[in-house]
Amino acid sequence: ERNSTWWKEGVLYQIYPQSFKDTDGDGFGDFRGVIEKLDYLESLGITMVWMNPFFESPLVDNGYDISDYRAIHPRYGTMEDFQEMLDGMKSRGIKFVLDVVVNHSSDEHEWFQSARSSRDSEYRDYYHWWPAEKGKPPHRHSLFDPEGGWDYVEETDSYYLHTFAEAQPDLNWENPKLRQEVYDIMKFWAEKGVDGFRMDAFQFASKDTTYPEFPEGHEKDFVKWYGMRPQLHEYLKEMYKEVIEPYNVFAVAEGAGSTFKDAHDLVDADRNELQTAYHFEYVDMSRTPERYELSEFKEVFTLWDKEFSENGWLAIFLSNHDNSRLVDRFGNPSPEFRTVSTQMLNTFLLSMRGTPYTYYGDELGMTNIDMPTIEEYVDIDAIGKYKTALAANEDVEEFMKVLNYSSRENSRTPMQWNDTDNAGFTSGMPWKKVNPNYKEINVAAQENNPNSVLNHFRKMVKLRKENEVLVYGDYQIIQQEHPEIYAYTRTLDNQKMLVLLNFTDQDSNISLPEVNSLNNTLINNYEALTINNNTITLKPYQAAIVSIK
Ligand code: TEU
Repeated sequence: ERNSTWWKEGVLYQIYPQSFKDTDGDGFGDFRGVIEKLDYLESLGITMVWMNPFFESPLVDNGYDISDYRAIHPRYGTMEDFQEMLDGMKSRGIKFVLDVVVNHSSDEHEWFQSARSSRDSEYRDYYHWWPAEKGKPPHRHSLFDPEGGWDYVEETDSYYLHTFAEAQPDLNWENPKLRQEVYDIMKFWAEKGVDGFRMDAFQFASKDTTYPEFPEGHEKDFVKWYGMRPQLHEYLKEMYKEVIEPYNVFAVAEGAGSTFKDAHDLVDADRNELQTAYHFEYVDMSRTPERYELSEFKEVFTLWDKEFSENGWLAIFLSNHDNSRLVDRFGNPSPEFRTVSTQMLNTFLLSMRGTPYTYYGDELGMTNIDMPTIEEYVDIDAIGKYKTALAANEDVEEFMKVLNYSSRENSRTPMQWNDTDNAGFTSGMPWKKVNPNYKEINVAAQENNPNSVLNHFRKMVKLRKENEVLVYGDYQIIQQEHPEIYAYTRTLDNQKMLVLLNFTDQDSNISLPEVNSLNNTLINNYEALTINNNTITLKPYQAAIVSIK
């Protein structure tokens, strides 16, 4: 949909604040650290930053459990630091996207503290309750808690609902007062100058308040059973009127429902709900060390692109704080191929139609960290899964193999700035172990190497920003059945580009009629592009974009 706006044309960079840069030596990244690195952010060419939660929180789920939505957790700094960071971004043309975690709050939020203590509390209906006199609530699956989604509270002899951890009670969106509270929180941050909102776990916000039993065997289509209730759309329209439109901001949903129609209903312009969303279909594809299929990868991206070529707009990501590292999942992390394969994946991400989201460190090719034993894990998700596996008598060795590959801890290690102690992240004891490969993979080492992942990323961002065709152009896949190469064109008016990506560690050939009309090579992660007659030979993980006459 070519209805131009900055959030479609930009490139977003995700910062996990506790892992980016520490300036006070407490081992946690902070706002002053981001301020120190503003020039670095600008040098990347990115135009938006989404920062994970930094609010007051008991930190049961690394800040996705908020106890005060208007206060900053002291480890990140003060409101003044926040404002200085925001202003610093603005003056460099970088917009700021706030993480809004309102499917649930922390159990330490004053609303919940009051609600749990009395059935007459004015905040009681801010949450979901099942009074014990009705017996036990029907079983409900929880994403983090192996014991299920209801927990008993003695003071008021009732159960409360939590889709995630026990310490993350779900907020009751059916209550108009609660919704107003949320809009007020969003306005508070919009007044400070925030440009966009990322709605966390938003598909689950609205519920069937009869809380029906989860049909067995449906753990995989969780969203379909628990999420995307029809009234969600009313609430989003209300949010649009209250916040999005008057403040001229945008909102992106984590998750896009379970059908294309769900996704369109969330983001199409004429809906006046959200502006964009990202779905998980390809990310869900590589949750185990078993290699994903390129054919499936191509199919998923091609289908979603086609579906959104006329109406609606999506964001694209290949990694984030909930997934293991980009190069480990979709590329090749071996020392021989990690540079070229990360460059290939960044070429892909930045040449597709949707707004690209790059996770910090992926502009360097940061990799997974090896954590073979459960004792090293702190993430509530990992620990919950481990308990579930034990309870189900799963093969623990096999389970640990999968966890080591796929856990969220992999992508939360400190940013690798240089080869000094702790990768230049902190002068203290880092909250999470630095990946030992920081001596080779770090910003300083890549800064002056024109062929580094970092400089390739900058070039690719620049190419996208200078060529509308990479943003709005039609996408056409070529030889979809090719088992090794992903090739496609992007076309806008009379501009056309050919994207060639070798997804394997071998040379691979592709024969194309377009070979005769190739113009300039605009970006290439190798010296040359080998062409013989009609055949192009791509080196291992070679990625090139060529303009076509
Ligand atoms: O994630 C929501 C979500 O759907 C998760 O189940 C995600 O798939 C999971 O983390 C994968 O292991 C959001 C946040 O991105 C996540 O970090 C939070 O833990 C979660 O919400 C609860 O707020």
